[in-house]
Amino acid sequence: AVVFTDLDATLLDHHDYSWQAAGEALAVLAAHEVPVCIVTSKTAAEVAALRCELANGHPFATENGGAVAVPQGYFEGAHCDANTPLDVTTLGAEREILRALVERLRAKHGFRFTGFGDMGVDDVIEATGLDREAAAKALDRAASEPLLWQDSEEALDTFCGAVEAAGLAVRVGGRFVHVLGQADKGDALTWLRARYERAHGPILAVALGDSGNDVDMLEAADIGYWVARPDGSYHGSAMGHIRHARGIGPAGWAEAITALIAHHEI
Ligand code: 2M8
Ligand code: MG
Ligand code: MG
Repeated sequence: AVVFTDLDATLLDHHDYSWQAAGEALAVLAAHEVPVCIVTSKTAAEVAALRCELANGHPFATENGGAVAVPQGYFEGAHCDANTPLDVTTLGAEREILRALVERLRAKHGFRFTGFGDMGVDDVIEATGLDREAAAKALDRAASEPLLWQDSEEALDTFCGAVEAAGLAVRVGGRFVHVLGQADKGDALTWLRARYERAHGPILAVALGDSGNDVDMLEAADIGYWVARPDGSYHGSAMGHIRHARGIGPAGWAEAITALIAHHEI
């Protein structure tokens, strides 16, 4: 099996970004040699810091599937750690194109939002609760533009339609509305799965997430889990191969992984 996981409000606590509630489950996966691939809205710079902290040397996807990164030699059997140089493939669109589009739509329709392109480090700290160093890394974007939406739901529908008409995509995360290229987290999972399967044969893909930007990834997996959101609700229903983890964020993550191992599903 391979575990594909969202970070914010899934493996990481929504408020303080800690993963410690899932620490034991991560250790059990490592002992079972089950790779954990991060698939996140976060940037390459943010993920680099977290992979070091977690001692994670596996492939990952950044900016909602905008790019995938594979440690050099990973699929040829090399031993890789968080510092192994990466081969990066862009699946999505360049940030400049996304920024130009959102600025054009704002000028045309008068939508009210604040994008990362309008923000400085202090604004990101205020919107996210990240520390200064992490906020600077979140601003270092290549393939997505998060927006703090300050307009109505109806305006958001109009905005989504206009972005899609321009051949780009919108996905809603825990705090922000993300404008992306053609690739989403589901495409990133499918891309990474193909690399694993070419190297090792069929895999069981398990995916965990909490928000709208995780729907594509859970659908693309063999087993998907919604972890509960900070208020205890779930983004989507449990049906088919998609289940509800019992617990909020990293606590739900740990419960889901523990159950999969206890029932010998992975
Ligand atoms: C943003 O992503 C999350 C994902 O759900 C959100 O929309 O709430 C990204 O900008 C990411 O880079 C950043 O670290 C995170 C911080 O909360 O927010
Ligand atoms: Mg999330
Ligand atoms: Mg798709």
